[in-house]
Amino acid sequence: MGVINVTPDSFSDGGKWFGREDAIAHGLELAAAGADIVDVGGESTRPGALRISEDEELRRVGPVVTALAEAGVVVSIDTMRVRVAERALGAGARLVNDVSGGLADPGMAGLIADARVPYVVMHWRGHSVDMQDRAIYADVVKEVTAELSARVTALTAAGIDPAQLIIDPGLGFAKLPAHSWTLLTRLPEIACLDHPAAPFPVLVGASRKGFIARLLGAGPDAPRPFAGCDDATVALTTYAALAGAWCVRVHSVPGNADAVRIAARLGEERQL
Ligand code: PMM
Repeated sequence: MGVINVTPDSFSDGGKWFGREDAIAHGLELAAAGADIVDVGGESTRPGALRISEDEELRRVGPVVTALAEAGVVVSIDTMRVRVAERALGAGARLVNDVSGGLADPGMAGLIADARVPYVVMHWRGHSVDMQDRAIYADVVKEVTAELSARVTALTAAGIDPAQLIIDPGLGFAKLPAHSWTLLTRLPEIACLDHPAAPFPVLVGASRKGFIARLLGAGPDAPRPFAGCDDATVALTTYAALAGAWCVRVHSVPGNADAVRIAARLGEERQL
């Protein structure tokens, strides 16, 4: 999954694809480079970010989703808002990626149940403005898994078919770096959360995240610039794919697409 943030201030590529034509061209490039899905988002979820209005989000993503879908790209809409998801599906998006797992907008579950599209349910403890205050865990794997299980129970009770659901541990969202590293080493447990339909497909969003930048930086207060984290992202993609991840969400596609193919080949060999 290649990412386009149509925002002036995202985590990792803020501002670069804010212009509509640039965003569309970049989406086509991501698909040509081997992304099976292109994820289009209009709202920054960088720690501390404030929300934008629904109209502004629609203005940012609408034309980009329409153009990419018309060009035959499989588009995912990265939104917490039911109205944005609905408009994007109407414009040809095929998947909804909701970092709040349905918690931010009570109408989302009903739309997903009716639309019957794949739905990414990320672990989330609240909006970005103060989410890092909620990065408190006694056992991060147990708590993330329990909270995701509760979401799956609520979403399926609202009529969503469990086969529509993709689970995401939410690296960097209400997580300190140590939490994200621990979660990465326990992906099979996250897939097997407490639900009769488990294991679920898992999506991993590690690309250019702060926990990588901090590990590779010159010191605690000098994280490596995000653009210098792409090789490290490829390393994590290989690891996540070998651990059974269904999808990796990344900003730069070519190296990651190669890593997925290498992991698939190694996986075949392991099964022999
Ligand atoms: N991370 C970001 C945005 N959307 N969606 C999912 N499912 N998982 C993630 O980890 C995720 C996401 C923030 O990253 P960016 O602003 O660097 O793209």
